[in-house]
Parts: sequence; C-alpha cells; structure tokens
Amino acid sequence: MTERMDGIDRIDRNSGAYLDKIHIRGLEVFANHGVFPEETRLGQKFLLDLTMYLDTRSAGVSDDLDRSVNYGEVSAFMTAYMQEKPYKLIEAAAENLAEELLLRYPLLAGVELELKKPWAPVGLPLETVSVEIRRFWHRAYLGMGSNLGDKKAYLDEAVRALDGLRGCRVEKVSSYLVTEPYGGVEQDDFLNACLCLKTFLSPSELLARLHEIEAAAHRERIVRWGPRTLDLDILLYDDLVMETEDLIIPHVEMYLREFVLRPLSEIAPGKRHPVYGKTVTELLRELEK
Ligand code: PH2
Ligand code: MG
Ligand code: MG
Repeated sequence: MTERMDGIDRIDRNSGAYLDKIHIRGLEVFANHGVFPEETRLGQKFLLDLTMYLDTRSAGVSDDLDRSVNYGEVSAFMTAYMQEKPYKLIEAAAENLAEELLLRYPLLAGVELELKKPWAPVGLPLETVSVEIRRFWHRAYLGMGSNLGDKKAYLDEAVRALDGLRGCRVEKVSSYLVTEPYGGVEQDDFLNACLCLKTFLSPSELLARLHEIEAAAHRERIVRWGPRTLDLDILLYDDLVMETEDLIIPHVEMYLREFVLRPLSEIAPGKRHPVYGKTVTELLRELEK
C-alpha cells in the first residue's frame, strides 16, 4: 500500500480495489460463540472465509514467503482465536478477529471476513447464517496545537498517547513550530505540529479518542478559539469527504491556516486535498501569496 500506483492509489486509496488478494475459504472451527446457554456449553461448527488484501508482487517476484502472509499460519491463528474467548454475537467474534489480523500481520492493508454458523439453533431449516465485514487500515493526518503551560510536553504526550491507542500507529511527526495566534483572540503563541496516523478506527471513533486525550491534558473548553493545553484536529482521513454534526473532513479551514499547512507540508508535501485537488505544498504557496 505504498505509492506504487500513484495516480490510481490516490483515487481509491484504501478500498483495496487495486490490491492483490489471498483467500482462505471454508475453514471449519468448533467453538462456543452464541447468545444461548446451550451454544456456549455445547459449542458448534463455524465456517470462516477470509480475503486478505495485500500487494503480493514482491513475494511473487522473489518467491520468498517472508514477503507475504503465510495462509497456514493465519488459519492456525484464526482457529486458536475463535476457540480462545466466546462471544455472544458473530458480529463481535468477527470484529475482534478482523482487528487482530490487521494488528498481527503488518503486510495486510485490509481484510474481508465472513463468519458462518451453519447450525444456528433457530429451530428452522436454514442453510447458514453469517456476518461479513470488511476492515481496512486508513491513513489520517492530524493537526496538534498547544499554547498553555509546557507546550512541548503536551505535544510529546499527545504523540505518545496516540501511538499507544489500539488500532493507531503514528507514522510521521512534523517538527514543532512556534506560530502566532490565528483567529483574533489575544493570547500566547502556539506550538503547532502535524502527524500521520495509520488507523483502523472510524473517523468518529478517532474523534472520540482525540477528545479523551485532550481531556487528559486538562483541556477546558471555555473560550472558542481561546488558549488551550492541547488541541487535536483531524485534518484528512484517506480521501474521505464527510460532514456530520460534530465532524467535518477535510478540516474546513485547513487551506487558510499556515500553522496547519507548513508542518503538514513537511510530512505530506504531495498529499492532495480531496476537494480542492491541490497538494499541501500548492495550498501553502497560495496562502503565502
Ligand atoms: N488554533 C486555533 C485558533 N488559532 N492559532 C495558531 N497559531 N495555532 C493554532 O493551533 C490555533 C490558532 C483553534 O484551534
Ligand atoms: Mg483547532
Ligand atoms: Mg479542535
């Protein structure tokens, strides 16, 4: 999932549409997931279908297993995982298994997982029930700012906390830049930075985690745009364009803010804004004019 097919990759970043796949079909596991007590007591048969999305080119060219994902090992892992802890819902068993696969096999860009229960005890002659989920790694760019207290320590701690979140890995951090307050409120200078995060959290889940990290930094929301120990904003999330009550992606004003574009241009100069179609470097140059 690199810039191998740059033009295409940009259009359809983490959808997996241009990746290779390895399939495991019909893996049979006897396990104890279920809502009914007899299901947890007696157990039943489950069937797993897994599609792993990755780039198999380098393994294909080199004939080297270390450059791919060993489907035998994955099958053994899924069997053990399914038998380790019973979940009530097949949704939960599938969700947790998909996350574990993404965490365990770094070459995977994403997985599609179908978990079937052919013997579901519903008292009717159905063939099978199943849940099918698709989970991918995403790449988010975040803006960070602090203008109260030990600003550098707040940013350092934020990076550490983000990297420690399950399903989040900090991939790049810009330098920390001293910037003048923007937006008209009279206040101390900011220390600003940007970072690149690999994550399987959804945008709203990520936002909730950011709020928790801000709260842990004793952030108090008193004056809008006023002084803060720590501000964490989602700037970009893949090439997603979305708007809900409490979250707009891309960040609405990022193209107007030098304290965002300058650090972002250090770590993602060629990243294109999904609405304006311009690179971070181009947006920064336009703002400087
Ligand atoms: N954040 C604001 C308002 N103004 N100015 C600078 N220089 N840096 C910031 O991070 C910043 C700001 C609201 O989030
Ligand atoms: Mg902000
Ligand atoms: Mg904010």
